[in-house]
Amino acid sequence: MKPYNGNLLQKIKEFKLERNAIILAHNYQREEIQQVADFVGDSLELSRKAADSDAEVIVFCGVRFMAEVAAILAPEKTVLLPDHHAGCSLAAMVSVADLRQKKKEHPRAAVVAYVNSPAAVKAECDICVTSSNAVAVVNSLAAEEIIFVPDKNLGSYVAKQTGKKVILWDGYCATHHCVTREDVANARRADPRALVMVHPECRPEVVAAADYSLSTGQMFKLARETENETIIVGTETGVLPRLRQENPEKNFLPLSPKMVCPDMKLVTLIKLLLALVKMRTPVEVPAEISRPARRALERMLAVV
Ligand code: CIZ
Repeated sequence: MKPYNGNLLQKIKEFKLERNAIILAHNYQREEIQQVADFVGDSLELSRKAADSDAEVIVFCGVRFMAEVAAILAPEKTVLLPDHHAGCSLAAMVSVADLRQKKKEHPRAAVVAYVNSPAAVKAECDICVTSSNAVAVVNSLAAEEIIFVPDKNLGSYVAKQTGKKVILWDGYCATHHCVTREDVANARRADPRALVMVHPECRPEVVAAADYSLSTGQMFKLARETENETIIVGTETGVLPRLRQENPEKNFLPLSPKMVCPDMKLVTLIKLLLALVKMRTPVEVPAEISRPARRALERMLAVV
């Protein structure tokens, strides 16, 4: 039996009004957090919402790099991360010092940062990308040589799609990197007619074995449009409840039940309420980082 959260939800509503706050939740958040949020989406959609909203406080139910992007794009607002431990192991795989060294080794290369990176790393880069626009953004660059940080799987996908020389960083998302070609083969054996969609953070051989490689936003779109009745979903399992709710006539199965991001699941209803009550934890990006990082983000936003 599920616990009754009525009072908690009521308190969240009251404090949200009192603080003139908006609650943004990433597609990978717990189902109950997505239900209470004003808007659910990918990091780019959420950052755009943060910048466009007239709320004074943004409660960002996601991980730190996402809250940082919101703080960079909406510097006049207070951005709160309900659990300050909610980091991203992929973002932690790239440091400013190592990137500066790599830039020295490849002085003519354009430097492209996946949004899943710390703000200080974005500040070192020419342009940012998300999983939904990485190919278009890299295609828009004049440079034929690209340093791509930090996800080697998304970087490989971009290299294949653009034909550019992409210098890969040895980073990966553990939640996506853990699935194998065997997982795809097993899913297909169980239902040969099922459509398989995976995230480009999956290994290249998993992407090659799937029918589509898509960001979460693109997955929601394909789920609406396809005539396939069964869809195997190769990304964090937090997307499944909304996929099922929006498409009740279709059957959505996880590519693997292991695809759970522990950081994304740190935010709970009680932490969300405490964030509003105690105004914690504010995420601020110092101006010397925020300025160049914003430039890299805005260059991306100008492309797509
Ligand atoms: O950009 C995002 O929000 C991430 C991390 C994944 C996706 O495809 O939405």
